[in-house]
Amino acid sequence: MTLPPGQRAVDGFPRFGTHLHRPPPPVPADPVIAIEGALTETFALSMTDLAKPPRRELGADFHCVAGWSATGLRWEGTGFEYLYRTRVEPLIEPGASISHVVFEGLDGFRSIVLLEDALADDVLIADRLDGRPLNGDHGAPVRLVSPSQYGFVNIKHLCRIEFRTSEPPVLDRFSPLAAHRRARVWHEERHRFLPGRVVRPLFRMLIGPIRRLSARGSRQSPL
Ligand SMILES: Nc1nc2c(c(=O)[nH]1)N[C@H]1C(S)=C(S)[C@@H](COP(=O)(O)O)O[C@H]1N2
Ligand SMILES: [Mo]
Repeated sequence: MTLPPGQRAVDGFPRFGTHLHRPPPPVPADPVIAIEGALTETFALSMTDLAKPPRRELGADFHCVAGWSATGLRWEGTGFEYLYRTRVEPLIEPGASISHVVFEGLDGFRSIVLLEDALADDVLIADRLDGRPLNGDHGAPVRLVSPSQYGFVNIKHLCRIEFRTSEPPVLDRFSPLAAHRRARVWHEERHRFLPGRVVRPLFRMLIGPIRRLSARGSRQSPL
C-alpha cells in the first residue's frame, strides 16, 4: 500500500479536528446546506435532495495534514461536480466566473477550495461511511470528502457552500501554518509558506494529544 509522502497509516479512523474535546454539533431536525455566493438566487439543499440518484460510492484513504492516514474507507453520497453542474451552474450571475468555493460546518470550521479542485471526480458530499449513516464523530449529517486533499479541506457537519468569484480574505494568511491553497496530498502541499517536510516532525508530536482530546468529546466513545 502506498501512502502520500510523509504519511503513516493509523488503525481505524480517529475523530480529529479543531473541535478538540468539544462534542459534535447537534444535527438540526431538518438539516440543509445553504448554497450562496455569486448566484442569481440562493437555495437550501436538503438531505432529501442529496439522497436522490445519481448516488456515488467511493473507496479512498483519508490523509490528515498532521501525518496520519486512515485507509480503505468507503464513502457514499452525491458527486460534487454533479451538484455543481445541475443545481449551481444554471444560477451563476451573468458574466460571473466562479474561482473559489468556501465550505463551512455547523461548528464554524471552514475551508477554501479552488473550483477546479472541488470539481475533481473524487469529491463527494457524503452522508454514509462504510455502509452506515455518518456519525457525529465523522461529520453528521453530511461532510465534504476530497481524499486527494488534506483532511482540513474535508469539512464535517457541512451547512454552507459559497461560490465566489475571488479568493476570500484569509485570516491566517501570514501565519507560518496557513493552509495551502490546494492542499494536494500527493504534492505534499501542507502549508502555504513552509515546505511539507519541514513541518512533519512538529505535526507528529500533535497527533497523539489531539487524537486523545477529540476522542474525549466523541458521542460514540463508550465512556
Ligand atoms: N467541521 C469541521 N470539519 C473538520 C474539522 C473540524 O474541526 N471541524 N477538522 C478537519 C481536520 S483537520 C481533519 S484531519 C478531518 C478529520 O476528520 P475525522 O474526524 O472524520 O477523522 O476533519 C476536518 N474537517
Ligand atoms: Mo487534520
